[in-house]
Formats: sequence, structure tokens, C-alpha cells
Amino acid sequence: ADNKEDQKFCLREVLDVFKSCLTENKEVVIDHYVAGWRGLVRFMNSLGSVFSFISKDAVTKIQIMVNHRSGENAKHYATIQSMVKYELENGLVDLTKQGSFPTSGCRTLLRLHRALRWLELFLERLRTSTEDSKTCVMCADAYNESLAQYHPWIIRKAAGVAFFALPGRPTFFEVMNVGPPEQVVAMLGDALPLISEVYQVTEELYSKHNLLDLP
Ligand code: 1PX
Repeated sequence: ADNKEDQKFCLREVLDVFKSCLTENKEVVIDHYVAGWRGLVRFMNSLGSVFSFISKDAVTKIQIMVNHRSGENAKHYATIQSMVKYELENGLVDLTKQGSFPTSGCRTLLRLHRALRWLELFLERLRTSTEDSKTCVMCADAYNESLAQYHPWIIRKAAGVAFFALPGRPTFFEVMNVGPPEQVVAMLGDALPLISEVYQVTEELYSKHNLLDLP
């Protein structure tokens, strides 16, 4: 029953996870945030091995967060808000240059947070695309508008090459396994505001604490 090949992948379920990320008082639950990323990585892996250098980095960062959630101080890592408070109060973050805390929750989550902005932009482009739109162009535009500014030339180059391996829109929609294109578009319309909100809440929190440029 655990055979990966048999499990029908559905992107709706993955994006739904982001719905459950926000608590009533707008805190971001790390377990759900990480679960969302896990699902996205699984989806990306199903697109082919060209993406494995990207998923490797994502998996490393997911694992760092999982480790925080299973360590002695797990309870401080329940939400992004409690994590920021805990790590800042206890001096567990490298604020200006890399040094003692390469795996701080704050810097690790910041990388995923920046990638979430890419996701938001890409999904919005997919949602408003037409039959002849090119996935690789939508993906590259979203990337250049977001994550690219944080990546050195060599990574940008490699990412650009990977984007060319993306399947065309019809296949891409099929792999999402959500149903016909109209349903994909509707699903994206439902999911995007929630992803946006998670992004916004995190962005404001990081901005308030001056954490947006963590090395
Ligand atoms: C329907 C659409 C669903 C698509 C789901 C795809 C999930 C993508 C997951 C991407 C996660 C990327 C995390 C990147 C974090 C990062 O910026 N890391 C860099 C900095 O880390 P450091 O620890 O050194 O400060 C690191 O250098 C990254 C290396 C890997 C390359 C990252 C390229 C990112 C491209 C994102 C677009 C993915 C395209 C997938 C197409 C489906």
C-alpha cells in the first residue's frame, strides 16, 4: 500500500496543506508549512531528475526544520512566531555574517519563504495562462522576479537550464492530477490567496525583526 508508484499524486491536496498553516491568531504552524514543502518536492521529483539539484536543497532545508521540531527545544519551533522569538532571545541566529548557526531555523525558513514567493508568482501565471503559454517562460519569469536575486550566477544558470526541461502546459496540468484545465484554474484560484497570506504574514514578521537579509 506504500508503493510510491501506486499513490495517485494530487496537487490539490498539497496546496490544501497551506490552508492549515495559519492558526486563528495568524501564526504559521511549522509542521504544516514543512508538510506543504514536502508535497511540492514530491511533485517536482515526479517531473524528472533534472530537478534533483533543486529538490536536494529543498529536502536539506526541510530536514533542518524537522530536526528542530524533534529536538529538545521542539516546542519553541511550533510556529514561525515562536521560533523567531526563541532564536532571537537566545542568540541562536547569525545576524550579519555566517558563523555559529548555519542551521538556525530563522535563516533556513527564510530560504523556503523566498521560494514560496516564487511559487505564488508561478502559480498565478499558471492560473491566468492560456493554452499556448509556455511553462518554462512562466517559471523563469516568476523566478527572475523573486528567488533569482538571492542566487549567484551559477545557480541562476542551472535553474534556467532546468526550466527548459519542464513539460508543456497540457502535460504539466495533467501531472497535477486535479482534473480538466478549468478545474486546475479554479483550484489555483482557491489556493493562491491562502499561500499569499502565509507569505505575507511571514514577510511582515521577518521584516519587523529585521531578518529579511539573514546570511
Ligand atoms: C504547480 C507547481 C508546483 C511546483 C512545485 C515545485 C517545488 C519547488 C521547490 C523549490 C524549492 C527551492 C528551495 C530553494 C531554497 C534556496 O534558495 N536555496 C539556495 C540558497 O541556500 P543557502 O543555504 O546556500 O543560503 C541554494 O543555493 C539553492 C540551490 C538550488 C537551486 C534553487 C533553484 C530554485 C528554482 C526554483 C524553481 C523550481 C522549479 C521547479 C519547477 C516545477
